[in-house]
Amino acid sequence: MGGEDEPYWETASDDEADYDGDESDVEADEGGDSGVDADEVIEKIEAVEIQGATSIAREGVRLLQRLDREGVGEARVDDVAERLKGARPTEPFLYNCIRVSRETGEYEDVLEHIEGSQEDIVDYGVDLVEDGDVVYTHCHSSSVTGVLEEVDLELSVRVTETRPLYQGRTTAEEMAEAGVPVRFYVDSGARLALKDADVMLIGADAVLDSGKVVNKIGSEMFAEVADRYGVPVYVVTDSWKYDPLSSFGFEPEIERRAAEEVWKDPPDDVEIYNYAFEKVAPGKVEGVVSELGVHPPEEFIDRVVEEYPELLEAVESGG
Ligand code: RUB
Repeated sequence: MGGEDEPYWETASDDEADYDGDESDVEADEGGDSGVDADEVIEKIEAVEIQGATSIAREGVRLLQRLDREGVGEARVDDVAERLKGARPTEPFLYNCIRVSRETGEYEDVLEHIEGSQEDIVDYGVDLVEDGDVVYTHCHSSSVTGVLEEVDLELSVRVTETRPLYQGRTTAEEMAEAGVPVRFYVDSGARLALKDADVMLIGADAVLDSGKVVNKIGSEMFAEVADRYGVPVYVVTDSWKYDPLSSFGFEPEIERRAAEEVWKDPPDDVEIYNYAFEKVAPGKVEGVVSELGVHPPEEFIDRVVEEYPELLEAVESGG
């Protein structure tokens, strides 16, 4: 793990993960599959070194694309796809991207969807903040920081640290690098951070058919605090985080991570509940900001299904 002042993972940067179709990039990788180290990518996703739903989906698709280009065979690509899906169990963005790219073989289209959406999300997201606003956020969402970095106004940001893995530090670092004034709070300081904030922006790992939003543990509690103080909550997300299985009545598994992340050496008989995420009720969310625009949660689901029928079709076809 890293030192006190540095997060002990790095979000995979666009540079290092960039694959432009040049075969020499594939050969430069080390490890199995004659060049592509699938284990390394999967381990980094499991360990939250590749962090946040968008980075996880992007790196997952790039891995499968590289394997496919290497000609390792369908069975091997399918095997890695299944292992990727198991790496973080609450990530429909990753599953949707895998299902669609495996169904169509068009990895590049899926990657273009991810990048294009991020640009549109920023365009819609910047309209949610006004000059002088105090913006509260939790954890690290590249969709949220993408918006905050592009806002051409005087803003200040407040972020909670996000125990046990401290992803809030990444947000604070990115804001500081972008020259945005930022205050950093322990998680139990969220009420102080929120009570005179103008808007709360969070990311999403999943949006369910019911309109519930799944995001980092703490999100529902902080949305309740925001509600109490009249602070509107917006969820900033690619629409492919819609979980099509939830339309068939399946509730997603909420990832429960290792106890050691919370307490290395607890006394016997202490049971540690280290849930990575929780569900935020749709009534607490003013709007979902996606590449499709800004919609209330339930309306957002209708728009996604209308716009991307392939997400449901890929599930129906057993992908
Ligand atoms: C990260 C998290 C983020 C969402 C959205 O959790 O909850 O808010 O994944 O991120 P973890 P993005 O650190 O456990 O992966 O907007 O980058 O997709």
